[in-house]
Amino acid sequence: MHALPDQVKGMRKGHASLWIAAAWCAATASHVFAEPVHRTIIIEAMQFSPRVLEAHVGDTVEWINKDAFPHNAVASAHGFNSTEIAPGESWILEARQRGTFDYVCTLHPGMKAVLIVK
Ligand SMILES: [Cu+2]
Repeated sequence: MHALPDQVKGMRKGHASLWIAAAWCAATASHVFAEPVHRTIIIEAMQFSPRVLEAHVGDTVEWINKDAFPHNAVASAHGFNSTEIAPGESWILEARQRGTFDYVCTLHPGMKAVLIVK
């Protein structure tokens, strides 16, 4: 029974420092993670628009094919591959990796664009 007051004191001290750590983590996290944004790229008349799109990690990027024939969006360097996007269809990518991704439509190699993930 003599030990009880010390135990309680010790627990309170531990609890307080945990609370400080949690508050610090929350403040840091709110700095790092912005609200995710949904961004769209229109594929029309054999062009990606916008040709250069900036996004942040956590954002979603949707390619919408408005042409009457299929396209795709393929980042050559270990990036992404939409596979074929049919006319009127779209493909959504969740940006998870930072980097500059040059991509093309492999069906029409003249169609080039860039996705920058920050
Ligand atoms: Cu194409």
